[in-house]
Amino acid sequence: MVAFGLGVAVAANAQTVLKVGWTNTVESHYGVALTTFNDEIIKRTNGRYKLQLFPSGALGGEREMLEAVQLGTQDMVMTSTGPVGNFVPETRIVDIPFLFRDYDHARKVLDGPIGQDILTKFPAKGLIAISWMENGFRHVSNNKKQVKVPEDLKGMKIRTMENKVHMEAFKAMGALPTPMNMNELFTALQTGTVDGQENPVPVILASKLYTVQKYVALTGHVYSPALLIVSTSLWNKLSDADKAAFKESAKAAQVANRKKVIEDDTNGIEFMRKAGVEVLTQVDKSQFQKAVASAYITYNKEFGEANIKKIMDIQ
Ligand code: EAX
Repeated sequence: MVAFGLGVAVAANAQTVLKVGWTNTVESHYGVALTTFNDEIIKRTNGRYKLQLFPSGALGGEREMLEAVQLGTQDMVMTSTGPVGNFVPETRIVDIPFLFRDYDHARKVLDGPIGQDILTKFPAKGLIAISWMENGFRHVSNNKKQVKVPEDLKGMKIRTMENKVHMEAFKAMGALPTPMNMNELFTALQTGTVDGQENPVPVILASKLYTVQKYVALTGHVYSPALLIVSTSLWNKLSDADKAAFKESAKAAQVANRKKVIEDDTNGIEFMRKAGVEVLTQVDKSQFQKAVASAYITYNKEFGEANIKKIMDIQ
């Protein structure tokens, strides 16, 4: 007996199919997380729960999917923190550029008390964040010229996520930040509506952005966390044992996700070069860090200098 997530399961062994959406492919760092989650949840619930996968923005952009999960018309979403701050402002602090030194630092903070505390802020907004996931360190790409120093960004129309923390930073670096949902990005780059964009290598590969960009500079200007979020209506229906099964499945999904991010970061540079992209690997990040200093005035006001320092000081 099969019941779709939004319906009511009748027989004890009835299977509930859950709709999950995300903005890139099944083969991507998000896709491997969700296929792993699916395998695990089927196993841990003896097939009573399984996912129906909607990749590549089939259910809309990340903000739209978050709204659908909030309404309960969609069961789950894997999303970057891009638009999440518009729903749960407490997440915005992890979007600050140059907040995290490297992957270990970021993962330690998100898996630790600070990151776990942020997850407790979601239920009040009608969302259940069951686990941090990873998008990767973001880099700038464009079709105008190679970005060696912040001055090269002056006047460049750079697509950003719908994220005011990121927009603040690009404004500070002299670029013209253009917020846009991921589903529109490929065409906007192809047609020149925007000159460039910024994303982790896994996204540039999975969404084939390297086919419509000439230059990629590994600026690593911000660590981009992601989240696995379920609807409150689904979560409240789960038994404690099933809630535990969801959490355990998310742990396995997180391992697969983080492993794929490192693989893509490692293999993606050569892949993009073979595809004809000019990839600049030696970037003096300190210059970009200096260039966003004025944005930190706003961040210190919004998040508190001490809170930002607390994250930066975690070893
Ligand atoms: O989460 O919108 C973005 O640039 C994100 O990095 C992408 O949707 C993956």
